[in-house]
Amino acid sequence: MNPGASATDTIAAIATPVGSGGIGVVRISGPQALWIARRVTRRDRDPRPRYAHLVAVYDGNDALIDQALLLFMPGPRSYTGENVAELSCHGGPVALRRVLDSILAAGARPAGPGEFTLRAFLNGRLDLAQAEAVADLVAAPTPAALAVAANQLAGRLSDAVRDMRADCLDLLAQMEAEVDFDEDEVPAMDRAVVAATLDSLHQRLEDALASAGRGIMQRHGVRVALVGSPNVGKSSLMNALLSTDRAIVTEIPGTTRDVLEESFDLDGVPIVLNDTAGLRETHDPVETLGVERSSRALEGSDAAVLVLDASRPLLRNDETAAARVRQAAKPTIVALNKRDLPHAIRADDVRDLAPGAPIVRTAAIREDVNELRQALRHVIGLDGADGGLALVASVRHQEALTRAPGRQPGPPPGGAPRPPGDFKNHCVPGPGASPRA
Ligand SMILES: Nc1nc2c(ncn2[C@@H]2O[C@H](COP(=O)(O)OP(=O)(O)OP(=O)(O)O)[C@@H](O)[C@H]2O)c(=O)[nH]1
Ligand SMILES: [Mg+2]
Repeated sequence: MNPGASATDTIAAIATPVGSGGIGVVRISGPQALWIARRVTRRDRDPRPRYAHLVAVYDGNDALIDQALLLFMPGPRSYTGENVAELSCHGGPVALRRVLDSILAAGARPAGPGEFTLRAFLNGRLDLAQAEAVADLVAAPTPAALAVAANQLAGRLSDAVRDMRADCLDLLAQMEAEVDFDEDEVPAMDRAVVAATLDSLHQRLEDALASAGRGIMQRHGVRVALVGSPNVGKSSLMNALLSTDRAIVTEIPGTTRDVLEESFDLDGVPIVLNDTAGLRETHDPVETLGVERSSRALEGSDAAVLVLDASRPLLRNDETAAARVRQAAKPTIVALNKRDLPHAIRADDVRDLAPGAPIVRTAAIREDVNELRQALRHVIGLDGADGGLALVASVRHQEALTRAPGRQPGPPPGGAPRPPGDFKNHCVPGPGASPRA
């Protein structure tokens, strides 16, 4: 379907989550929305647009299903750009299902996932960035991710891109006019003004892209695997970072068998922690499966924390765990845990286990994990990031901005490319261009 084309069928769906609630909304959109809403409510008059009407809802056999508020929003000034009717019913799953069945029996078809938003996009009510923001807003894992999605929905990214495009078109129009007409017809552009506009465009593009790393992390979260040999305190560290007793902790090596997953908010970025089974050679079939899962969690993570027990000398299992971490080649932190006990190893003893990785001291029992939090900020690139609201929060947008014509990888020396002194001498005739007399 082309943008702007209007759908001929009418769709309906329960718009609120599954389960019981005070209110549940059934939404109808399409050319038959008004007729169907009147049909299931047995109204003999059109509802007044954008007013709430108390109505009764019936099934096809005239049996009363529920009392509801009917809200009618005529297109094109509605969410989808089509006629939209919403019935705010009592939020029981059975009542809502029966109201929807009655609407479907009256001629609507079930909406597919995201189809209301798709119609809003196709009818020009939302651009693509805004349509994507709807899903992000609903799924936002942290308040920071919510703020980014809300701004994108309000058109902040679209406006920024539109402004940059308008400036480009403006420059292009002036340059073409200068090429096409004589100097006495069109005065030459001030080269300093052109340079300043290019500089500003370049800077705005770079600023937008600079926010992308943080925005993408806020949207998708960062997966961090806690790995190490058994009994070093991985589960204890997970609990300390989460400030809960999520993972079982005992003094028995091999306590954690499966991968545990839980998130916490680090400066607006959801950190998805994976506590894993201790890595060691084992003949226990259950533990073997756990060790395999640990390796998979490490492979699927964005960063790893190699946990070591600093109260005892390094063991072969520590070397094995470190080798796996090196092989996974993730940004890594080495945590020398149990710092509250007398030290048996120093930072220098473990540098070669994960070359270049920051080494921090932790003590899970005292919830002494601030250094670890700080190291996490560092390895995922949060510590240098601007704390402001990210403009770009999706890989697609990041790639599109990176492809923006003329953008250099990294700032070019001396800012944006300089405009030539004379556009005419730098022109390459486009296809179909006729040589000017
Ligand atoms: N003194 C001290 N003890 C700790 C610390 N962290 C963990 N422990 C103890 O070390 C033991 C093992 O802790 P866990 O968190 O279960 O270790 P793990 O690495 O998850 O062990 P597995 O699941 O068996 O691989 C427990 O008795 C903890 O109380 C710490 O920082 N200091
Ligand atoms: Mg454990």
